[in-house]
Amino acid sequence: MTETRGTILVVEDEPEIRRFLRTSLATEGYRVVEAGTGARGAIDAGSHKPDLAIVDCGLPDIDGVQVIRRIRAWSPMPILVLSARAQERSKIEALDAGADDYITKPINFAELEARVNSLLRIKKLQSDLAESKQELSELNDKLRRISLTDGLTDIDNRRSLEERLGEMWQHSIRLHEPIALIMCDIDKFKSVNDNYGHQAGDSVLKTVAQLLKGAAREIDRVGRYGGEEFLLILSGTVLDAAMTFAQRLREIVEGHTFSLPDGKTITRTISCGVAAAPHPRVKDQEALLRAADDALYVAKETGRNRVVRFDGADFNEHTQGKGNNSSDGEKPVKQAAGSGAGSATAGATTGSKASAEGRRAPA
Ligand code: GH3
Ligand code: MG
Ligand code: MG
Ligand code: MG
Repeated sequence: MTETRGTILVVEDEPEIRRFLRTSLATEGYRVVEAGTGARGAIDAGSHKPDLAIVDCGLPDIDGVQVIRRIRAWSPMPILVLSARAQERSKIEALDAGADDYITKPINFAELEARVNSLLRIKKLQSDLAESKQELSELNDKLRRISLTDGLTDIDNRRSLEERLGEMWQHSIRLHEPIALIMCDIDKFKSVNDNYGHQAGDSVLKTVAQLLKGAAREIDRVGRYGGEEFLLILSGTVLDAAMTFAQRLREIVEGHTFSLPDGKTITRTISCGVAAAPHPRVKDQEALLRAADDALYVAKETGRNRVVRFDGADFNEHTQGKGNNSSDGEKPVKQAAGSGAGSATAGATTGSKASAEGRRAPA
């Protein structure tokens, strides 16, 4: 026989009954493993990994109930108990110990086979269910990964960034650790699309994502916050360190030559806004995000390809009067016109009045 219907362990001390079960079950297509004692049966249940065990109640060494307990300690395999009519009590004990069904001697093989089949059917349903559950859970994990990843650049998306910022903010509050944000935006990115096509724009976005990700530490979060805007969340980082790091990012992008799909090469720059907590003006994670965003706006307004910190004197110069610090919840007032690209020294912290909305208006 090439295909078996499963392996059945028979734990039975009477050789006659064992032989009878072996022949009858083999005829029906089962592979049979025999054990003449309880101890042997418990060992065979482990080593042969049968699909089902038939266990006699009355065994010479350890009784059937003990064998069932030993198997149940580690395996959910179906167990069918054989009991003599007089052994009413052990039948109940066997079921209590974890047996699934019983059959009374003398054995009616048709009945035994029907019960074996029904137990194996249940086992199959259970394992199918477990498999589906596993598949569902894997699918869920995959969906979650997809829902948190940006399809174009393959880094965190905005939803993921916001989730992580929430967690990292809580963490920093709990442990009294600093946390910093760098909001980056590619300068004059629209012109890449306009001059070289959308595909070229896409390839620049992918490369910038890689450059930023490549420069960051393992514990930093780097994600695409919007169209051509990226956010870095740096845990355990103070403002000065975040400024230094943002300058490095700016230099890395400025120094990179982007190869476009059609073979042409271009260069690009980014502007960065940097904010950090703890800071008296930053009372929650939204305020921190706004502070970085407003600093980025000032970087744009004051010439692009530069890094601006949210609490610098220059930043404050660009926010008007009292209550105009973006991080306390109010929007800064936008000043008339922004300056052109490259008109200010890279890395300086100067600017005009900031508005997160205005930053997104065409320059
Ligand atoms: P600024 O220096 O002020 O940031 O100028 P900008 O041109 O970078 O900014 P603007 O907001 O005017 O234009 C952003 C452009 O980014 C417009 C939009 O079509 C493009 N963009 C946004 N998402 C994608 C994308 O996934 N792929 C491509 N190719 N372009 C995108
Ligand atoms: Mg017996
Ligand atoms: Mg831009
Ligand atoms: Mg933008």
